[in-house]
Amino acid sequence: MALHRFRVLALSLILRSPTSFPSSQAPSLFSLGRLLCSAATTESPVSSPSSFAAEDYLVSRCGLTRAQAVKASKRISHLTSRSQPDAVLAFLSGILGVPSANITALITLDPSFLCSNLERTVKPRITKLSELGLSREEIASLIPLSPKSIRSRFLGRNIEFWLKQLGSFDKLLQAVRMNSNLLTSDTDKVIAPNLTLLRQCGLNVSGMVAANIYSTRLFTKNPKLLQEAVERTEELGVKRGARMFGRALVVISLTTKVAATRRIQLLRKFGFSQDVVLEIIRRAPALLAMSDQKIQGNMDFLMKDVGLDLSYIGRRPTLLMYSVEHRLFPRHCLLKVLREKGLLNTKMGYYKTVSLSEKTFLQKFVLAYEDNVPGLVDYYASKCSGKAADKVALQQK
Ligand SMILES: *[C@@H]1O[C@H](CO)[C@@H](O)[C@H](O)[C@H]1NC(C)=O
Ligand SMILES: *[C@@H]1O[C@H](CO)[C@@H](O)[C@H](O)[C@H]1NC(C)=O
Ligand SMILES: CC(=O)N[C@H]1CO[C@H](CO)[C@@H](O)[C@@H]1O
Repeated sequence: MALHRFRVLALSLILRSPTSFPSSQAPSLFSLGRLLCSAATTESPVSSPSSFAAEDYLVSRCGLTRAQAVKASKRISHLTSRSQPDAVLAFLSGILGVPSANITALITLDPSFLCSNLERTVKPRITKLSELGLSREEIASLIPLSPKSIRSRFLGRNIEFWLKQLGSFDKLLQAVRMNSNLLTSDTDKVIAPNLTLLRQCGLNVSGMVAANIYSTRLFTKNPKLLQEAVERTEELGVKRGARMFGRALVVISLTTKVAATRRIQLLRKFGFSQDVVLEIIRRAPALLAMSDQKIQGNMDFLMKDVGLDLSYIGRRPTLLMYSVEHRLFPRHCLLKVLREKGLLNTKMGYYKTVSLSEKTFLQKFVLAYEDNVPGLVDYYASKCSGKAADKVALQQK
């Protein structure tokens, strides 16, 4: 606690100390959004508008590439002098201690940050964060991940909210890395209702942060659309509280109803019954988001090349998700060689051989036979490098 108070005090002293920054920003009558870019309006009208070369500035001072600068310069083209962006950069590096590479990333993501109003916007919001107990280092790591959050009136409130929901700053940082809108969406109108709904579905909000990169998008989704996605998930027979509910919901929230229906029809076309299709989706919801071409390619390979039947695949739907090029085909070739030489001595089923990790497969089926079949490692490596033409050659053998 004492440490926390010290941090708050230290940072607020820094923030309040007379700055060495040119305070060129005169008070403006415009709205907050305008205020952030007020420097342009406060310049003397006689000064030449071309005295600030935005593109060069972005390259030489912010570390952007020329191509990035061309794009970014449009967002700051109204600036007529470097005093405001200089002050912003000095604040980021001098006061917050953001490393220059991270400043470059921040400006690339959000060039308008250079037009932020330090006194009216940036400093008060940073002060609020330090009052919430965030250290300077924590603030310095958080802001570059969500630069626009500094312009959001929700920033302080949202951070307080998420610290409470997620339990730690590290978890918050991880979540913001995946969805920067967590700091800018309205907690009352959007996030809180969504979290309530997700919890009613049996999901663990804190656990979802680590689950996959799309999960956190559910938190800031338009609540009506989230509600719809939940309903569609249930319509597919995935029950609230089921182990796969969260994953299915994420996929469905990213897939239009039309696309999902088409995927289902495609699976039906292969000959799976409606019940089997629903079971497939319950167990491998990600299939709904895969392209028709991908699913078709896997089905063709598994049935024609490997010779599996429909019901075998239906009971192991993840087979449809593996990469043919990088996993199914190379392993198939390798096992075929061993089988033809009468060396394959395993009771392992097909599914097991493809679901093994690459490391285990390599040890068990490649390295273990290298003595018996010289060149086997190279052979496998060449198949893994994924040349489509090899497939044809193999079938002609
Ligand atoms: C700077 O960015 C790198 C890469 O994203 C990150 O690992 C590092 O933690 C950042 N440093 C700070 C102080 O935020
Ligand atoms: C939710 O997930 C977090 C992190 O994965 C875990 O620590 C916590 O115990 C879980 N809570 C419940 C109620 O399952
Ligand atoms: C369960 C729940 O709270 N759902 C809410 C999600 O957000 C929308 C919009 O606020 C509400 O209408 C839902 O009730």
